[in-house]
Amino acid sequence: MYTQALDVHGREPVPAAAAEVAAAAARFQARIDADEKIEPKDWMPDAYRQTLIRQISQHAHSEIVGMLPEGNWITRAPSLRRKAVLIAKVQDEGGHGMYLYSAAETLGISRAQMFEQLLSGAAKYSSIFNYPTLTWADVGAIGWLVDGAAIMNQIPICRCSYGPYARAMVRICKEESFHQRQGFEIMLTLARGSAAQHAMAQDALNRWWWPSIMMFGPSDADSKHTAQSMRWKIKRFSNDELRQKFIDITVPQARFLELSIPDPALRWDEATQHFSSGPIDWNEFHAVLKGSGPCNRERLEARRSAHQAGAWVRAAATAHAAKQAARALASQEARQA
Ligand code: FAQ
Repeated sequence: MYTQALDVHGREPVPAAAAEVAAAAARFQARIDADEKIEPKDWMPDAYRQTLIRQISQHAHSEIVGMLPEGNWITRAPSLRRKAVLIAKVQDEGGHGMYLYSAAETLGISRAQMFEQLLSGAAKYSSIFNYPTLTWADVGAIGWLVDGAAIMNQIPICRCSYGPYARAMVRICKEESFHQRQGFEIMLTLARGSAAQHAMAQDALNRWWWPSIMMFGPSDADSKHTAQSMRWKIKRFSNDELRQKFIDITVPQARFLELSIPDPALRWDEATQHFSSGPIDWNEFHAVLKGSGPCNRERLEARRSAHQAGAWVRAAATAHAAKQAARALASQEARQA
């Protein structure tokens, strides 16, 4: 694991005394303010490193756990085309998890440590993936709303101050845009289909709307990390700002689909030029975060059993690597003899 002690190779010397730490922190903040990217070997305050490890690893876990709700429908997709697209989409999410684990590793945490945090329940992943996918329309709703919310949150992360995270987000956002379009297309097909299909699309919207709104995190008043993360340009917008942008963009899309948003208080506010919406049920959000959502247990159980089932692959890969290393050493020794 990287520690501050390894930062001797970075731009800044390891600060020893308090005054030196303060000066290094001021230089670090000046680099952030000048929109410079921070790279893995640069000096950084430990709190910045820990914040990024927390956010990037939680983000990676979300992508991995996020494969489960839609993965549930691969065998039951209504056509070969839908099945092929869904397999590709779910596979993309797995890839996003891998880029993000790699980005977090540059901060000094190992992949094994991150897996351990997920499997032990110590690490969070997005609340949204603790809801069930009951019908095919849920696959449409996830693409449209969940990927839509993910894009809204993640486009600004392409400008995050930490280079490896920002760069990983560029490709992820391109793929998420495709995911959002495929979800919207499923919703459009259902909404313009039979009365039963329209009702299925409406039911999915009813169940996914509020959890999607909650994805953006606690309100700004309750968000403990936002202020510091914005100073460090890890976050460029607050949770409420992104939530509002998402609502403003999505309500007209729902109208185009001729579906109603399940919020009786929703209305256009001429004064603010935004939609204003009804209250969010934060009790539900906190219950899901504490592990009491509809699928929390099932999701962690699926990850734990997948990890267990993959033990032989890890053992085989480790044995293979050891064999290769021993062969390389033997041939090096033979050359030197
Ligand atoms: N669920 O002070 P804040 C996707 C936690 S990827 C669970 O506001 P922060 C792709 C938060 O971690 C979706 N926990 O925190 C896909 C913190 O807990 P801690 C994931 C949540 O970090 C689509 C505490 O509450 N996206 O969907 C949630 O400044 C379809 C206090 O909150 C990302 O991870 C939540 N919804 O802001 C895949 C994007 N919200 O650690 C498959 C990157 C908050 O102190 C299918 N992350 N918490 O114990 C972020 O932008 C931020 O981390 C936020 C939270 C905005 C999520």
